[in-house]
Amino acid sequence: MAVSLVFPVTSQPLPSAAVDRAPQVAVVMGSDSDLPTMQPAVSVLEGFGVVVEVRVLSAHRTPQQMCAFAEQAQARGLKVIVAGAGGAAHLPGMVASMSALPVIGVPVQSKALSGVDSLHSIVQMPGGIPVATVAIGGGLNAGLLAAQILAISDPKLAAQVVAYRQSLHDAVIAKDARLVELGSAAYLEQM
Ligand code: RP5
Repeated sequence: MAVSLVFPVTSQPLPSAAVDRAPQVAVVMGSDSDLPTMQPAVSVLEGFGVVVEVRVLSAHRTPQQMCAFAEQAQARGLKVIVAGAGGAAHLPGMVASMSALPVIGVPVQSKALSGVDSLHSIVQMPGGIPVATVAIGGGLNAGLLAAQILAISDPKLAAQVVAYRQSLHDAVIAKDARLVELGSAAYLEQM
């Protein structure tokens, strides 16, 4: 007997975390095993005061839920989607194919091929359906890029992004000064 693989696509709004303000960024991932890679995106965005929706949406295991999310994302007020997946990493590209929102793909490091499979899956999008792709395991940069996209129309957020960059600059200046002060051998000792 033939088994139907066609499930009804839900037309109901998907559940979202109870927050006072509507989320501006969605951080979605193919599996909860991707969360350690994706949490830096969530943390840096929340640190900037951006409301984030975090979801597990699998292109292969829950395709109907992925479709419903992507189709509803813009109408729900989301501005940017960060999508992480590993291996046969179709989630970012499929979400991008169903939404005009900017999608930032995060290749998750896979066990078998160290994430090169994920990177190639995400980065080789056909002409017309772009996905901005960060490094393998680049959750932090994906969150920062999402913040920079929002900052185009949010001067307060733009100032926070600049302050973040300044903190990176200051940290390197301090390390350089300490290296010069201690010498390389002693610096290595205290690392
Ligand atoms: C992908 O398969 C997910 O994005 C994840 O990186 C990978 C493995 O998923 P699990 O087997 O850990 O659920 O769809």
